[in-house]
Amino acid sequence: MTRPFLSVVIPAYNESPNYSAGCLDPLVPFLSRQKFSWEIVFVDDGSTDDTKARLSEFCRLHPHTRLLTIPHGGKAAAVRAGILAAQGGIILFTDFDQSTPLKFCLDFIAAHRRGAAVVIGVRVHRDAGADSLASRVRSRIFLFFVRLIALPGIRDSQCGFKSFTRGAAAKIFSSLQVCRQNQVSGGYMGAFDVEVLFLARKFGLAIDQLPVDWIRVPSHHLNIWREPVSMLLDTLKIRLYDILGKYG
Ligand SMILES: Nc1nc2c(ncn2[C@@H]2O[C@H](COP(=O)(O)OP(=O)(O)O)[C@@H](O)[C@H]2O)c(=O)[nH]1
Ligand SMILES: [Mg+2]
Repeated sequence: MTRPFLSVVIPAYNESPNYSAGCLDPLVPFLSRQKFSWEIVFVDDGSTDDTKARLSEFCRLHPHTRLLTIPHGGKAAAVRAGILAAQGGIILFTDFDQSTPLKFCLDFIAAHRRGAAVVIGVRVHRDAGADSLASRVRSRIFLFFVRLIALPGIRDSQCGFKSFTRGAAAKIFSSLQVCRQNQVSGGYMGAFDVEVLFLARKFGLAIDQLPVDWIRVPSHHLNIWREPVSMLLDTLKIRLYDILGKYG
């Protein structure tokens, strides 16, 4: 098999409502219009609704799409599994709800052509007005500490739209230590993005930060109190692991 130019990795955990809402509809038509070859790798993260059945039907109908399934392990485990299985020269992950429209991948590809190893989205046109005040305050506080502790200079560590050259992806995703655990109950994201970017920096990889749109899609996956606390603890653990030399 020749490698596709672009792999799009999409984690899915109980996404049946978003599937019904048509979130996936623009993907194949958009990618089919491009001159490059591509694949979509869905990772069903132990969904308890009918996401898996629906995605498997989707993949049966559409060439260049495939479905991996893992026991429920949270977003980190799902993205990691997808990235390590992806065949593309450039590997992008994006959220199922398409909060950042896939067309932004064209900017990301251009940045890779200019030499970036890692490209991350910065949510500039953010539909923040729709978020509750509590959720905005939480995210501000969390991001402030994350930057301070682990990622000075990174403008938006949490945007779910990031791409990697094949080599960078392999290096980073095989080195995750904190955010590779499985065995989680309910929705879980953790500081997975933080560890990815921390390692990218540690390995001296060139990171580009590009503006992207962010259309808010309400999400019921995450516990709004447990999640920021576990993110902060994970971030501290990343720093500690680094001091202990666990990243080599
Ligand atoms: N939040 C969450 N997302 C998961 C999990 N496993 C996989 N995902 C996927 O990660 C992506 C981001 O989830 P979403 O709820 O949209 O997060 P948000 O937009 O940051 O609030 C989606 O594609 C989910 O299907 C999980 O345990 N928790
Ligand atoms: Mg979302």
